[in-house]
Amino acid sequence: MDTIEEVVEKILESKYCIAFTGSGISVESGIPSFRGPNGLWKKYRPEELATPQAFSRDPIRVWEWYKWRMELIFKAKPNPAHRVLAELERLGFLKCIITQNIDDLHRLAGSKCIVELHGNIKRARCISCGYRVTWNKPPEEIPPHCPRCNSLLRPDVVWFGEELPRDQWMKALEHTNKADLVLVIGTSGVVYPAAMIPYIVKENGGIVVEINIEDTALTNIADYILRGRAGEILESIYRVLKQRIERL
Ligand code: BJW
Ligand code: ZN
Repeated sequence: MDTIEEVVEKILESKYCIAFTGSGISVESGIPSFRGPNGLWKKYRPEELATPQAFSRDPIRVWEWYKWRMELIFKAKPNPAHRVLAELERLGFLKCIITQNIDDLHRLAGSKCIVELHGNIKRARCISCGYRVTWNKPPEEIPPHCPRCNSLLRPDVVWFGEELPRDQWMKALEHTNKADLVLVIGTSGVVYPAAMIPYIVKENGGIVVEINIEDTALTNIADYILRGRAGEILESIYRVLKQRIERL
């Protein structure tokens, strides 16, 4: 285990620090992660819900699952981990967040530079004409239809076997290739191509810091490992960093 103080020193020395976040950062906001003992995949089979084939087979079932998750997400508030990342960006210590999350909590916490690799659950798009809608509450009608052409709408998220939104992936690569430090927070690091992000930073000679309650597929490339809940670890990082900059 490494110390908060060491990681804070590295953040202060870095020129381009980014964060790469996964569902574990939102667990403290009441949103379940995917894998692990309390994960969504314990109860639901991904291939029955998070694939384009599942949607063609049974759009109502897929929409019911997304509607249930939207109800949780619309109620959720950013937790200290989201808020500290927003504050680090405001202070100039964090340049951008690359997130796999679809829950919008980084934006609600006040972060400005956010790359969403897997879409956003508050949006839907038409399967025929591509028209996008943004909601401020879950849809009442299931399955919802396109206001423009009346075809089915689908959640504007990335399912297994689908390509990531090209503009978001290009932006992610731009930030990643500039980064000399990446904070990898609350992700199992098993889903590709997203999980390439920390590998690219490492290959470019940058530092990888892992913040997670347990070991992951990315632990072996981490230069610093902080074990614990994201909210608690990031609050400690913020406290130590504030003390350090007030002494400067
Ligand atoms: C805490 C905590 C606390 C808990 N504090 N920590 C290469 C090799 C093998 C397979 C592939 C490959 N390349 C592509 C693939 C296939 C596939 C893939 O990666 N499969 C693997 C799973 C085997 N990838 C794809 O299909 C991707 N598309 C693609 O590659 O297209 C290419 C293509 C080419 C040509 C033609 C067509 C396509 C798309 C992947 C889309 C992933 N989508 C999902 C669903 C999004 C929508 C939705 O939410 O419904 O994205 S799956 C799910 O996993 C979701 C997440 O963003 C993603 C990552 O999960 P995450 O965030 O890491 O969560 P968990 O649960 O895994 O981990 C939580 C972590 O938090 C744990 O470590 C806990 O310990 C920790 N934790 N509490 C800190 N309080
Ligand atoms: Zn349409």
